[in-house]
Amino acid sequence: MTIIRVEPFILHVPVTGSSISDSTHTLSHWGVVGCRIHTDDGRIGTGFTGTHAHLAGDRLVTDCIATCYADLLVGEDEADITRLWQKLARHPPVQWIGRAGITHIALGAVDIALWDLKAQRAGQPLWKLLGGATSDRVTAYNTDIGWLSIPDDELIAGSRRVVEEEGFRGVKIKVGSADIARDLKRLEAVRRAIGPHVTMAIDANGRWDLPTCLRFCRGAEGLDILWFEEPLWYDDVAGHVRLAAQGGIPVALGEQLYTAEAFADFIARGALHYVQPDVTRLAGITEYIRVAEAAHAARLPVVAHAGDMSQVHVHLAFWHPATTMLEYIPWIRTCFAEPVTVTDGDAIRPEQPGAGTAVKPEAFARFAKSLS
Ligand code: 0YR
Ligand code: MG
Repeated sequence: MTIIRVEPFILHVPVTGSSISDSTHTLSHWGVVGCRIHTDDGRIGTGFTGTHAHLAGDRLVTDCIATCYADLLVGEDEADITRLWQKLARHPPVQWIGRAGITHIALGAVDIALWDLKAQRAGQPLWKLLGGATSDRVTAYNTDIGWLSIPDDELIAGSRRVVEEEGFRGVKIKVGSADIARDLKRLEAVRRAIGPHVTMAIDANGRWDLPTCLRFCRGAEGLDILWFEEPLWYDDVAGHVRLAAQGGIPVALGEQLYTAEAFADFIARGALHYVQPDVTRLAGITEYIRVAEAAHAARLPVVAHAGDMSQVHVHLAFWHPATTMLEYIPWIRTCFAEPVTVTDGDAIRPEQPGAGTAVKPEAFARFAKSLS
């Protein structure tokens, strides 16, 4: 079928509580920013990226879709995803101003919308279209109880609650404070609250330098930390190589990497243990597959960033055999007809055709922002 229209959109959806912080960001809303692709037989594919709901920044993404990509898509066959991805990614004047960043994120949203169309057209959930599921459950871990902005007593109570009452077998706690003693004290308290058998990952969101990380790792001995996520500046391959070798805690990263080539460098140099691609920062499902395959070839586990928030990661998790867990942050689930659901600590497999990205009309009515 033929693409007849590309319709960008911006939604700003509130986070849990009035705002949250990690070591680097404070936000009150999550941005769902992307496009709907309409075909001549009336079908709609939806794709989006995730942002920190900064309207001016979000409009750069929707402007890119509207002014750089839409004309390249209209009149094309929606089914030709590989060719269209190449056409957009290698359009010389757009490639000149960005092989990463805004143009790449915008391409991701387009690519996801095309895959959503393809899966709808096949009458299959995306995981089935890609080759079928490896299981019917994927272990979820809870990030939403662990923000750096959450006071100590609430952090401890929240960790205990999601383990004892909601069945989570994994949590992730934010670190990256100015004082590493504060973070260590919080982690010790959480470990006591959740017991020895629940996995506890930590995430510094790129805040620390190598000496601070090495000191932190010495202090964290005995806490049985599953992984140390984004310990250092996102692009610092050499620093991660040294921390991975010397820190004693497995290293995880990937949510800030834009390309398959960036992942290839980290993987080849032994700079990470857990590979965390984000389909909405990579240029969509097309590029995510390249990263997951590279990780699998190196026998490294894949744990997609912000697992449920893209909706798509749950499909990719059920399909790709390198996946071991899925992150859980439930902020935007009210936007979707088939939101990712976690029961007894497991993400449940979606069964409706498509990529799960279709946004409900009520969500547009409540959360949409003007494009100009
Ligand atoms: C808030 N997950 C993350 C959020 C989160 C970030 O800044 O975007 O903390 O996505 O690091 O692993
Ligand atoms: Mg993270």
